[in-house]
Amino acid sequence: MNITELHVYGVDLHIANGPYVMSGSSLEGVDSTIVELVTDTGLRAYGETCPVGPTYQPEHALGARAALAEMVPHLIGTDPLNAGTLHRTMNSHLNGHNYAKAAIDVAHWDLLGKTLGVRVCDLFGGALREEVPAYYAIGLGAPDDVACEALEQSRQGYGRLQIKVGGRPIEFDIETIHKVWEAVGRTVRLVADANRAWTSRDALHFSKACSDIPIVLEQPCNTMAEIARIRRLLEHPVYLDESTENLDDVLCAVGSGLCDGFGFKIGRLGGLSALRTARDICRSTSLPHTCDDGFGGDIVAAACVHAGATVEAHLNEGVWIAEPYLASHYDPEGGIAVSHGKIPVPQGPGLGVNPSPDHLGTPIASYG
Ligand code: 0XW
Ligand code: MG
Repeated sequence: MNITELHVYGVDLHIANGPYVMSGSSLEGVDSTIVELVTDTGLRAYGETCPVGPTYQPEHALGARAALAEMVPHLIGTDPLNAGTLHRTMNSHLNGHNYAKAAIDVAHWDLLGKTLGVRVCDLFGGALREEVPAYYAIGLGAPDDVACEALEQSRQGYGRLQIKVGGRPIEFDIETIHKVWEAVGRTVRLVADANRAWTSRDALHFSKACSDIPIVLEQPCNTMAEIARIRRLLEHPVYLDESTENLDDVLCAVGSGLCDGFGFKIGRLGGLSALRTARDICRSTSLPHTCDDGFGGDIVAAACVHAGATVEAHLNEGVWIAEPYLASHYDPEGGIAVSHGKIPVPQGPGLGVNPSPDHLGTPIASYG
């Protein structure tokens, strides 16, 4: 099989109940990039990359498109069923830019599934469940408002809530988490995600002030070195998110005992192939983790759900998808959605989503 054409689409994802506020950003919408891979067998496959704004990671929408422009001409004529060939070809023409490579990698898994008539989760070792647990992220806000939303989302069926903190006086974060705890107690698992914003001093202060609340601290500080400095003084488990920019970082964090789990992102790691390796490292070392991406529509969501379906229950921290914050689907019939805190695993071959041409519009670039 050969790649004959590759089309790139840009899709504006408006955040319906925005803004979506994290410590470093406030977003009303995001710009997603979809790749459509066309083969000489007539099969088409899809991948998507969608940085959640330009400051969350060293990633941005136009960067993804520029990176694809560097790599894609060299992919025309190659075998899309061979992940090794695809990655070697991409790496030989562009250093880094995992998030752009991730879109091609995801399209590879979609195509392989469609070719064999099986789902991506089957290619990943088989689904352990047909509904994966979802978690919900509550943006930065006033303590009472956040507590109110936490209660509402727990009633919607979410078993895990991620509360955004950071980028403001630490007293607000401490008050927020106490109010959330009063509102929801042990009915849900809680995570405080500072998205790199706390100083080590703030993280220590927060952890002491909330020592009676069972909560995970996700990416409290900017770098692994800052986290290493205070790790043994914290009263809470620490998960890494933004710091793990590739598999080397994951290995380094595991090897040095820097964390108790991870928030993984498909784009940041470089695709489903890398996420599968990260999942297996975590299985060997008993480290819980999520299967997420920064943002994205049905294609990203399906990729996260297939991966999440294969994570063993005791290590499965759930899947975050952007669907609750979005007004429409690429696939009007088979769109991926949260229902009562769970996401059904798509049944069709490959990713199991078929974007409608209406939603994709006209390609912004075509190759082949
Ligand atoms: C909740 N997320 C998975 C989605 C956001 O875009 C960022 C994020 C995180 O955990 O940082
Ligand atoms: Mg995070």
